[in-house]
Amino acid sequence: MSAKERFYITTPIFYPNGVPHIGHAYTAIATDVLARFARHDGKDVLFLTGTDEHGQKMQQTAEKEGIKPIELADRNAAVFQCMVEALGCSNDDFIRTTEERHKRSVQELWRRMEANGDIYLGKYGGWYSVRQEAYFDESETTVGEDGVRREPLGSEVEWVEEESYYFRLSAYGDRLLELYDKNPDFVLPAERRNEVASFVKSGLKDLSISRTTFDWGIPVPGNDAHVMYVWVDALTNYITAAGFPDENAERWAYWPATHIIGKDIVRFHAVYWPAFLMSAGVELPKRVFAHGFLFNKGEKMSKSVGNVVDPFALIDAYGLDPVRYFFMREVPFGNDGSYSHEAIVNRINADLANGLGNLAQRSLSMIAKHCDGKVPDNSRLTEDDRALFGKTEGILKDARDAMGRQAIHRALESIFTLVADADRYIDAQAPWALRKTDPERMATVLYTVAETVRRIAIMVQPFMPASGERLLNLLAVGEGARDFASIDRMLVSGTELPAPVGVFPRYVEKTDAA
Ligand code: ME8
Repeated sequence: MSAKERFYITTPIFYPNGVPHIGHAYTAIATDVLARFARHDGKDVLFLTGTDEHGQKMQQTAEKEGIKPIELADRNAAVFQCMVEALGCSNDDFIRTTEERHKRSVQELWRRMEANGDIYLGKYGGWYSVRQEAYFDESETTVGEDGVRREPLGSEVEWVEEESYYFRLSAYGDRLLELYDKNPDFVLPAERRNEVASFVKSGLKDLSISRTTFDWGIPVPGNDAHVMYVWVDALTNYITAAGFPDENAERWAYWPATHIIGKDIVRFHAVYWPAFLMSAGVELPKRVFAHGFLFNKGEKMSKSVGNVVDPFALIDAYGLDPVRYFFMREVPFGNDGSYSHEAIVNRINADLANGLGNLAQRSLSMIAKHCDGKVPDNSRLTEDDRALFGKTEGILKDARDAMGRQAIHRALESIFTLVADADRYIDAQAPWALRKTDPERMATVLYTVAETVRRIAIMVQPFMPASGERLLNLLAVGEGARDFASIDRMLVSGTELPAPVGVFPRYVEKTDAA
């Protein structure tokens, strides 16, 4: 068995009642970047994503299409699977809540909460939104001029009354507040933690956790007339995939997880979920990190690339790594952000093509031309040269700290300072001039730049896996020397390099001049 530190990270599981959009892609990319970073950093990672397939919304959408809910789930879960693949996600598992392993797990969680005295049968009446899969207080709803009652986000609500099982959430307020207090990083960013804490402080009501008005869900143990509320079912996916209830399962060693979610579902993850787990006597998640929402700004985008809220179209238009880079760099993780064609093109051309791409291309093509296509000699490194390498340690440390608090944009920012430093170095050293005056020094300078590119390439792999790999191939870096622990290994002088090719092409505007 390995003695590596384990790291378990999850995305929200997606509703397959429609096809994926850019918000789904965003959450999946960010989680993948965090998972890959941890792997490169020597951790033993379990990365989970999947689909949330039960609930009234699924049943109603299927009915409208004249198909069974499972047919709808099968069809769209496959599209979500294609999406995570197209995004280059390195997930170890893809869970579907209609799987048998999940039913077993959710029913066991229910039994444990029940055995702990936290579940009772009552009657529920409330304003229910099918779209949000949630009940609303009358005070939260408004009746429009059309006579239709709606919840704050605008979807229609209807009065629903049913026999329902309740979870004694009201008993967990103090324990939840203590959790946020003792473990201030349980919910991040801090703004979200404060929101959650004030929600809990305002007083928790018991939660209705079963339904009798439809049947597309996991049956309540011992009472088939009820199916479980879809959020009890959905949240449990995170422990199902870790083997629950088999706590001897190999995977159980990965629990607890870091949950990456959108800010729309913080309450479910930071209030209900820990309360369920406390009740069932299961260890709580390590962290709930809520990212912001993305907005599509600027009409030009749709004109130039068609339906860009479709992640597949976005990848087709710009390429996968540039898309991953853009979203991770442009939007401070945790904040809302917007994207536009101009902003994406600007990042591609300025940071990737002119920045890292150009740095690699100009040094490697000079090596190909003037150093026999081999890693140049490094026996005469100066203080200036070593100073550049010396920055790596601090940058890797900064990136690691940033990723530890899910500040993905900060990590990238930090790594890219090395590109700027290397650019300044190469301009100051001017190897093209040294070629005539001091070819030995030129070789050392080119060595230094190539070595810096190696270091950057190692660190960008989690963000842009294919490009990182291509850069490392161009530097003839062996497969076993690409993790962060290899950052200080130096390129070996005399190693034959493949012919250089560009890794980050410029984005050239497609003209519809025809
Ligand atoms: O909420 N910008 O599923 P879902 C950024 N099944 N992220 C966005 C976004 C946007 N415009 N729109 C959606 C569910 N997201 C539940 C989750 S977990 C146990 C159950 C992201 O398919 C955001 O992370 O409606 C959201 O939480 C996630 O997509 C899933 O949305």
